[in-house]
Amino acid sequence: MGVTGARLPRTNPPFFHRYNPPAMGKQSDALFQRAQQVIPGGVNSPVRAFRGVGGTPLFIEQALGARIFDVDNLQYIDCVGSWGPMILGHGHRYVVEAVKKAATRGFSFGAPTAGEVELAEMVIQAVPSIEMLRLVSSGTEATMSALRLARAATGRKKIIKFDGGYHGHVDSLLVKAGSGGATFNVPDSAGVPKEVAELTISVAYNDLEAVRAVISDDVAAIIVEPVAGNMGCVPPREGFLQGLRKICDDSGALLILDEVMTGFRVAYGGAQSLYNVTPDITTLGKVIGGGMPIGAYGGKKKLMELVSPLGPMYQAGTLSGNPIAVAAGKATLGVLKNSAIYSDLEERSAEFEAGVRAAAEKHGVPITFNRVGSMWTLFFTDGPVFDFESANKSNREKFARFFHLMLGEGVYLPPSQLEAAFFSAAHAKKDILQLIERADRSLKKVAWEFEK
Ligand code: HOZ
Repeated sequence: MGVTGARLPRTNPPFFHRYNPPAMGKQSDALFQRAQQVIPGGVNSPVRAFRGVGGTPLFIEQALGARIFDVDNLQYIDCVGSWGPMILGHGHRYVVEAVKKAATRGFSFGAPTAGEVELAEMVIQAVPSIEMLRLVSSGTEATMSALRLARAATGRKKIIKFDGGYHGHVDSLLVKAGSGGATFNVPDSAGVPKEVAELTISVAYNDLEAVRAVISDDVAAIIVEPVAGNMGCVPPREGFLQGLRKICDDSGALLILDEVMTGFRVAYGGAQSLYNVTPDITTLGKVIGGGMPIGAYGGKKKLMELVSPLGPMYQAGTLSGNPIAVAAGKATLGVLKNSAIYSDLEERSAEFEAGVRAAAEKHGVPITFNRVGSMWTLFFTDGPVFDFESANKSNREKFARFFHLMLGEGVYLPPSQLEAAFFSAAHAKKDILQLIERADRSLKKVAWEFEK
């Protein structure tokens, strides 16, 4: 079993999979020990600590194309893609060139640049519901600002979200939240004042009746991931997003589509173009920075004119529209716009889905495979998975075993059953075939251990 593909920088020694166990994980283990002394849990974002699957997190040295390389010189096919934004694969040459050029001109000015105007124009052209936008530094900042804008526009206080929906670590949104909170069974964060949490109403995803039961004239906004990605990948049922639109129209609440994961991912125009739904506010994240720290919120001009300095809603940031992130974003969107990337991604992702479904059936492992384009989750339940409760029926022990078997096969999956995985344009046909073979072997072992 050999090295599987990516051409490596000449300065590095050859890479081997975990098929060659002698040096396995030594550097990652040592770094994790050190990290735990100085960083909570040894990580700067909880899910990556591997507590959802057990074991030591990989410390990453570099990534190239569809491959990620750890500090122990082991290589993996990357199915995390920095949690979505690396849709072109790692180190796309246009993006790297753009970043290099921008870096020579300065790292941060705290002043306007031509680049941020161009990026805003590109996003507005791609997403027709956005007429004006504000760049921020992360998806969390985008959703936090979107809530403030909705409250400013409506004069109302309450927010409706969905169980297992995650919109960053905003106080008001850490109520029945997905992602790490759900993975560690603490969906309601400590430190959020009761009075703040009480303004958030959380109901089951894909359940319009539940929304109708709680909507009132004090609801400022409904915020939703148009394809949920933080309780695993959970697509909207037919009519769900349109139903939310209608409820908002009837009640005067604003509809916020959180497209931090789905924007420029499930289609160039985001999930709103795929499902034909028009939000009042859209939030976007790191994909518009080619994976670098950036985010945005936007909507109709009339609404965005409430934002300071035009209007009374205050929101600001020295790093907003950072020139290097903007350069990476422009290069990324430029490549995404002029290519058949989305149809190729669909074809390869569908091939992977079919291969995994066939393997699971062959080995008698009950699974549900949810997928929208190149965003997917393999749930260890016979499903269906359509909301947080059904996602939680997944057998997490089986997932953890599968995760580690795949890791041993040289495949880096999200280290939690309740996260979405992603393919990139750099995942070639041969990578997909390798992934299917490796999933087949791993599912066979899961079957031996759990199904007999
Ligand atoms: N909440 C992120 C995924 N939905 C995880 C981010 C990270 O751990 O880096």
